[in-house]
Amino acid sequence: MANQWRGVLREYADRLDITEKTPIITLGEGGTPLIRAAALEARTGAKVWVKFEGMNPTGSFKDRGMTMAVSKAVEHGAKAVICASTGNTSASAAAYATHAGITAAVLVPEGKIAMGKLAQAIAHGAELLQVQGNFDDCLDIARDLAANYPVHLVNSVNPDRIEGQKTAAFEVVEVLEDAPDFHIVPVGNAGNYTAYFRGYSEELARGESTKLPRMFGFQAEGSAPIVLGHVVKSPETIASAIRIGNPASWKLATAARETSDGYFGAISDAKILEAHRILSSEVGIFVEPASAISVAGLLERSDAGIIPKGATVVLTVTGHGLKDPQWALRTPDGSDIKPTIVPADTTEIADVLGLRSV
Ligand code: AN7
Repeated sequence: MANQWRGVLREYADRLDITEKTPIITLGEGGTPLIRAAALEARTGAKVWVKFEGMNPTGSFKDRGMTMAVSKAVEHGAKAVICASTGNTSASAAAYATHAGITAAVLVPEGKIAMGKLAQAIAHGAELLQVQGNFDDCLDIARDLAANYPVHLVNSVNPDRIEGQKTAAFEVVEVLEDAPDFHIVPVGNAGNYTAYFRGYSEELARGESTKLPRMFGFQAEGSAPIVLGHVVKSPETIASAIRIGNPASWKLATAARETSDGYFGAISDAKILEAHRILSSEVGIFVEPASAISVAGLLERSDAGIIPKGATVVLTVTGHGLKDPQWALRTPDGSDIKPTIVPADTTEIADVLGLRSV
């Protein structure tokens, strides 16, 4: 059989806490493209690369941590995993659990997760419960259940998750042959921010890179507890993936920001949607709204004069646009975009397209 990418546990076995006893539960996650974005370079003067994590098996970066968390859970004899989720973690947990032959229970905030993610969790056979509360309520309950019942928690408070997710930084350093000057990520629970920082720190310690990137993280304005410095009781944003008011990895992320001379900023929903359109219509990458905040954050920091011309910037876009496609079908002022209807007639279609016969 010809070689193919073997998933992050096998590819990085020497840098993760796994042994011959660890069953490798993989769907081939990782190895995602790092894409040069000329349109963003033209707007900023920086060298801009986009790490497209929507290319993972369930369409988000969560798969990197889930392969690790579910593999370790099975190694320890777990028959069921549980998580709270704004959508992507539940889709990933459901897929990896079913691949491992165990069950997944997922708690999601009622009516607040994107349709694609809900469909994924159900398709993969998860026990999906819509909780009458927000994500933070769901996480409190998931932690309670894991502490008192025979279910294994696979939220990012489980350290195996962040361990798996750090592999994305390894991939960036391999492609660029150094760390970038800046790395920008969306922030919800701040687990991914923490994971990239750890991955880059390990690369520096191994001598594979010469520096730590400045880690920049962005939260939605209505859900920006780290920026505000206090828990947000009723977080709101159209970027449902990061509608989180009390981040699980808050302390770790604050330490990472200090060490990396990093930054946390807040972005309005309008700017998120503007960045979403720029990325899809000028770069050719379709993401969900939460992911577009990386692009919005780059543009905001560039306008503020913080990103020097020629600096290397990596943006992680965390989830695929197909999970939550409705945002592409609205104009900036919020009206619906309706594709033109035409008769099945070549001449009429050529006319509508403004084509003249040759
Ligand atoms: C697309 O699925 O928290 O800061 O429960 O789905 O590591 O939390 C998702 C988070 C960014 C934020 N982008 O990452 C969940 C969940 C997307 C996401 C984040 C999430 P963290």
